[in-house]
Amino acid sequence: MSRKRTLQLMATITAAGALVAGMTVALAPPASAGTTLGGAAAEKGRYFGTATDPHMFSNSAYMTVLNREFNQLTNENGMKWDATEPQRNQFNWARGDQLVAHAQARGMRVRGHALLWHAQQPGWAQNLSGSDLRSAAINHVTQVASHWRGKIYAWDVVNEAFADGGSGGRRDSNLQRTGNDWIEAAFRAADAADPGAKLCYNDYNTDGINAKSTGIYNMVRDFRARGVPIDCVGFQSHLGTSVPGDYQANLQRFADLGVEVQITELDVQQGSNQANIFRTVTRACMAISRCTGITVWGVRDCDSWRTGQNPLLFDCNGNKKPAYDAVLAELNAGGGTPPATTPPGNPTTPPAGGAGCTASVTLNQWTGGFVANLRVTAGSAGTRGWTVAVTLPGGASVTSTWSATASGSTGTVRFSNVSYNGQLAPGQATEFGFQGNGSGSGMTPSCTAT
Ligand code: 9MR
Repeated sequence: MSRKRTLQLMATITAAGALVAGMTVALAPPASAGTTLGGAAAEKGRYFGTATDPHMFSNSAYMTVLNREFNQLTNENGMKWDATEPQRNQFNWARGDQLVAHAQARGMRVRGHALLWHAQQPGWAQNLSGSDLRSAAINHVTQVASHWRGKIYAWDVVNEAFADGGSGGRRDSNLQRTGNDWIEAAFRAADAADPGAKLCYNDYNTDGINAKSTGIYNMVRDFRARGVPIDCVGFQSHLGTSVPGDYQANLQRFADLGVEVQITELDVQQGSNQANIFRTVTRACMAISRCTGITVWGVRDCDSWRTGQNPLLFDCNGNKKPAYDAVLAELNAGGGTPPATTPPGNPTTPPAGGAGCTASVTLNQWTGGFVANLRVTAGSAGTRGWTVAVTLPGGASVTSTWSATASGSTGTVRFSNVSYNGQLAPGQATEFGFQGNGSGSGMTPSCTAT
């Protein structure tokens, strides 16, 4: 699709979105809108998925809903350590293979869940420690990620490694006791085994800015600065009867580190607030260009691990609940196409720099404001750093910037790289963006390599 066509589409979507936001969700979505969760998300360059397990694939009522509504699958249990390596170095791929085959046949993405976790370890691993456990764990990552190489959109490389409560530190576990570097060792092994998969850290109780999410944020920032290959952070979002007011701000601070953010295990306790909470979560994701998708943790209420809490979007008969209507309306109302992930820098091989760079802009404009996503591509010598100059139209101003530092806010504004995205190999690209007031039309970015 041409960029011009994209802009026209975005303008249409934005106008329709404004309309929906002002109405009650009971009204039908606009005629052009998606009519299923996956379809509506795909129109915005995102996925909408569910946890499932191949033992459900013979249930036709269940599969009717799954195949109609979702374009991403997570294996709820079948790709975990106890399922895939029940005896040391003896692998069982059956459930994972079945899920991947179903997804591939229908053009659905797969999130791999999860390579390393303190829970659901096979008995033999629970009994290991020290360097023996470390090498078994890295071998597990390598074997599993290699088996499904090229078939996984994103892997939860490490799951739930941070402690609850106020410490902001790591959870104690047999894996943690092998040394604090076990997480980065896992990410490096996963990257070597499946370089095309996005590599995520995934956790719960990270739904607002709190000690636990800040501990994770600091780890991700450190990984990006040091070139440890992390591409995404998963927010499980197992929610009760409320959602923190800073839910979106928390996602945004991670996105500002240059990683994708994904809602990975969403479910919400049934109650008067259920639809509103689902709406808030969906709206937050759609407002963040690096929020690439949402996964609910099961299809129908009776499929949920939260027995009796009815926390999903379909009742036990497969009927859509009010929460479903709320989510669908938000998907149809929300944001544009998310940009590609910014690759982490590689501090060990600084490029020569000096042979230039180019920049292009994609604009999402609405009445009174806009979001500009910029792509910087290094020339033949790579970059050590870069600056992109953008002259804003009269009356326009920059209100926030991500993945770059801005000089000034009106007239000609210069955006310079931050620590993790300045070094680009020849031909490598990275992305940054800014939000502005007024009109952003006609901006022509010019890039200088430093
Ligand atoms: O939903 C999963 C349930 O069927 C399993 O019994 C349980 C085992 O620990 O894991 C559940 O899924 C968890 C996920 O893997 C990680 N985040 C929390 C999920 C809910 O407990």
